[in-house]
Amino acid sequence: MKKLYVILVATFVALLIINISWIIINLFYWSSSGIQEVISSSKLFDDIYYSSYFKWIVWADVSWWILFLVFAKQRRNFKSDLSHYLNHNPLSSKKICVTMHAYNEEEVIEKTVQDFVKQEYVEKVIVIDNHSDDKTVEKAKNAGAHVITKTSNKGYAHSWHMGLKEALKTDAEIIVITDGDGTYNGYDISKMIPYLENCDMVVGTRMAQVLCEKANQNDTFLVWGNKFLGLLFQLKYFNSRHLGVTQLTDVGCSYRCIRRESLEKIICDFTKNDTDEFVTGIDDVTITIFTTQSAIENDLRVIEIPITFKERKGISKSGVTQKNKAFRYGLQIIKFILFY
Ligand SMILES: Nc1nc2c(ncn2[C@@H]2O[C@H](COP(=O)(O)OP(=O)(O)OP(=O)(O)O)[C@@H](O)[C@H]2O)c(=O)[nH]1
Ligand SMILES: [Mg+2]
Repeated sequence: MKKLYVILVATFVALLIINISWIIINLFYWSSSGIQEVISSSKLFDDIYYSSYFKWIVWADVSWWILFLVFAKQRRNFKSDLSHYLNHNPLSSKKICVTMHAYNEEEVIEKTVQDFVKQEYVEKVIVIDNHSDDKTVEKAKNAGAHVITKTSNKGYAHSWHMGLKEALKTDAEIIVITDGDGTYNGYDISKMIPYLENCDMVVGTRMAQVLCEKANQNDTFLVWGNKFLGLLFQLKYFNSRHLGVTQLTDVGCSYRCIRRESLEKIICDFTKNDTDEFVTGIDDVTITIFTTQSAIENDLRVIEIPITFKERKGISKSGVTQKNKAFRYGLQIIKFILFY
């Protein structure tokens, strides 16, 4: 079934390029041979009718749709048993442990920690410091965080995994994942938690314009790119009735919360058997989508909700606002969605 999905995506891209190229070439041909020929419908339709390429393109397009219908039929009951429908499972306790990643965030870490510490039900904020060489650790401690330091920078994904493992050592029933860069608001926790009574993981989306500060880092490329990646991911878990068990618009959003027992089900998926080595496919760029995918693969309920998103202060570590880097990250995520 996965093979068919990859074939569908690959052929869709190929056909899109072929169709658009055909239109552009013909528009060029028609415009160079005079507007009169375009308006004179008999010539226009003659050109289309006698074009051998056009017929093949139509055949290819029709075949793609047939393939898609086969796929849709195969997926009619995909993840459609009761475990993927409504369930109300109240939380036994609302104790929250927040895990926050930081690397040289001295400008914003204090305020960010304070913001999360003061939220209702938050019992502990753990800052995973990625071997910062500024005052991040000191400031995070002053703000009330429990800080875990590393002896070297082992990357974002390493901090993410470490934070989850540390959070499981507490008695929290809810684990919140966030970044220490001040772009997320602590008060959004209170919007996510209610959904945890029906779901296992609640993921934020930073795509709602009215919830974003004007100077936020989402530009046109990031927004369109993220929506495209979300669609690709949705198609991977497509079923014909609900168009997929999950609808995502922001595959890279790190701000999320998860029930303890749900995290316990997926935490082993991150590493190879009895080692600290990550499984293939995980890196700093794919760790967020890996976590979402792992939850879905384990038949957990995942929902995305709009959250607020602030301007990035301090120095961006990922460099996602640079087009070439954002493009490279996008390709990495496409590869992950298609092949892992
Ligand atoms: N990119 C990156 N971030 C890290 C690392 N270690 C910890 N972090 C922290 O994890 C968070 C990563 O957030 P990202 O959104 O990916 O990167 P960023 O630096 O915020 O850059 P923007 O994408 O511009 O927001 C930030 O709070 C970083 O300080 C690391 O090795 N790389
Ligand atoms: Mg950020």
